[in-house]
Amino acid sequence: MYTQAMSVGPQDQAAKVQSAEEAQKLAAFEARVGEGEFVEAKDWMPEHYRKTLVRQISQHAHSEIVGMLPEGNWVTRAPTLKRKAILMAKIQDEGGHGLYLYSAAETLGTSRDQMLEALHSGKAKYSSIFNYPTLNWADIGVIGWLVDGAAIMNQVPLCRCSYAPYARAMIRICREESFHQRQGYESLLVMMQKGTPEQQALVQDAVNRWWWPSLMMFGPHDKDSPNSEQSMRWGIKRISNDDLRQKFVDATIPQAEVLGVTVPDPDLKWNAEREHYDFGAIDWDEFWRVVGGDGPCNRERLATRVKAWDEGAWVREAALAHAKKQATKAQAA
Ligand code: BYC
Repeated sequence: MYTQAMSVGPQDQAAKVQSAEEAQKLAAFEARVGEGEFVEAKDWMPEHYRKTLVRQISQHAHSEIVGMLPEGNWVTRAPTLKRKAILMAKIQDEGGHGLYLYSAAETLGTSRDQMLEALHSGKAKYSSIFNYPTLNWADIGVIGWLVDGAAIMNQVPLCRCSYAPYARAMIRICREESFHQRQGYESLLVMMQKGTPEQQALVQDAVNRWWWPSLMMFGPHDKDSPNSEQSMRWGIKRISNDDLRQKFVDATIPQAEVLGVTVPDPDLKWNAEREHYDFGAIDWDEFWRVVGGDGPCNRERLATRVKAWDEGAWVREAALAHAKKQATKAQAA
């Protein structure tokens, strides 16, 4: 379960470079991306480049639409009309991000039906972070601050991804993620600065539960990341998993200090020599358990997605019937 059906190892790719002509094309392609040129959908690309992008972009799209679920649970329980309107706008943005990303992946020759089938059958991955529960209202603020904060850190470099349709989609997504991060941080500031001691305790509790899963969002250490080297060489990823995680910690700890919360890491301390924070070891067993389908909410998230898909069948049928009617009318005119 949860293996990525579309992934292809480097050895498979080597076997696919069969002819001298193809080797030449590959060298020209690598020179192009090495010089920082962008690749468009109709350009020649190595099969492994295409498959890596389909894997990453579809996982990213799935993360956006599954990411709507933990927050969706709180729409009816938002404390004020203002918070409810903000939360609904954020969740709708995430649905929109999923749509841009599915469209970007479709330019690589896969179909939305194939991608959704992989998600719903449990074959496809989505971000580990969305398999944790949202237990109290402060979790919604902390998701904005930490989860969207981590997402921006990871996604801003993707605006310069060598595959142009993905890079273009990421520009708008990052602008919206920035609003998501700010609204989360602002709602936590209100709870910490104007809230009761009980509300402040809710914020600290939420930070304690989301801190480590947020650091896991950046993926395994570089040395344990099978896809990084090739993806960096092809300009799909611009900054490594570990470097992004470090940037996130460095940017976030001063924000935690302003907020008046601590992170649950006794080993966290500023390293004046490195000019970075040192931080403790991530529980990779937990990470791989969650990625493998056995996190606190994996089953619930997948079941909710499948139910939403099944219950939306009539909408898809109605849209198709409408499109068919329009096409018949246009033909007759
Ligand atoms: N969770 O070789 P690696 C959002 C997998 S949306 C699950 O380093 P790569 C938001 C990885 O896929 C957040 N799986 O892989 C939405 C690979 O497995 P496969 C999502 C993970 O691709 C709504 C294996 O582990 N953001 O922020 O070079 C509301 C080895 O990893 C995870 C994106 O998708 C994980 N955390 O690097 C709020 C951004 N980490 O496929 C917020 C785009 C790793 O070989 N994606 N794996 O079977 C990326 O930047 C990269 O794909 C990653 C991983 C950095 C995530």
